[in-house]
Amino acid sequence: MERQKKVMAIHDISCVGRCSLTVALPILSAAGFDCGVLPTAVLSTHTGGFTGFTYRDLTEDITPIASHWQSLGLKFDSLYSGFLGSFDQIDLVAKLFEDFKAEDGIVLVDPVMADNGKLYSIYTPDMAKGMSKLCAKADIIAPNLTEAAFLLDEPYVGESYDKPYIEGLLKRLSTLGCKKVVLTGVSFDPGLLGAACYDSATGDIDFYFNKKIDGYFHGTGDVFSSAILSAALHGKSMPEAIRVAVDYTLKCIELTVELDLERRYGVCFELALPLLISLLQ
Ligand code: PXL
Repeated sequence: MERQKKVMAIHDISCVGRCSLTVALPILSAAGFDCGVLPTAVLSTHTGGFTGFTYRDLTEDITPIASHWQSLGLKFDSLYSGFLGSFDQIDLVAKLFEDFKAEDGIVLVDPVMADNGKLYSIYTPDMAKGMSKLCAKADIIAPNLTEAAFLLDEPYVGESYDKPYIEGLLKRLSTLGCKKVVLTGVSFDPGLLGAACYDSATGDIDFYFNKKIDGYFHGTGDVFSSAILSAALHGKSMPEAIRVAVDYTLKCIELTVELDLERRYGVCFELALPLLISLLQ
């Protein structure tokens, strides 16, 4: 039997609302990995669609946690960062990548900070600059189109783009310093939604689309990135990984619609886990 891979997921924990750690941990565990967590902040709910949420920044805990891990001699086959709790966490997380990545490990940075042309409520434009620096340390980054614009300090083009624009965007994102770029939420056809990927080592660009379900579904970026990492750790190529992630995320959305769930509480990723596991085989 193959050695079980270890992952460290570095995201906030929003107690309610299915995003960040409450999505990353169960997906990576179901995919067969030994997944540890480093919470960057604790919120009563996520920030999308709720008001009055609590927010505890855990920046001060990161260094003591890392020191304890050092004393245990820990290394991880993957470090996976998402929503960060403060500007200062950017350098601390970059240091975690250096200190705890195993040989041949995969660092995935999901530069979670914005959607639909706007930064999330607690993020500042400075945070976007810092996230670009963190992307330089990643093997794979997985921004949406809004995050891509913020990372590159370019205008957000909304839905008016074509294939050459996306190809150029992928290449410009790789100049931040990461080897592989996955761009989420790409659509050239009103009925289809998917993702694009670029491998800077080979110059290969690939696209994959599936059915588009109208509406905004919270937390799908976290579901998507967790599926990308699961596929990559299972040895899948990026073109294969975007197929897995698009098909799994679509199934989560379909279940959410079928069960008529309130959208701000996230997508029903749990009942689609059997599909993810079969796609990973
Ligand atoms: O799903 C991204 C995300 C993660 N964490 C928090 C958020 C959001 C998006 O709104 O608010 C706290």
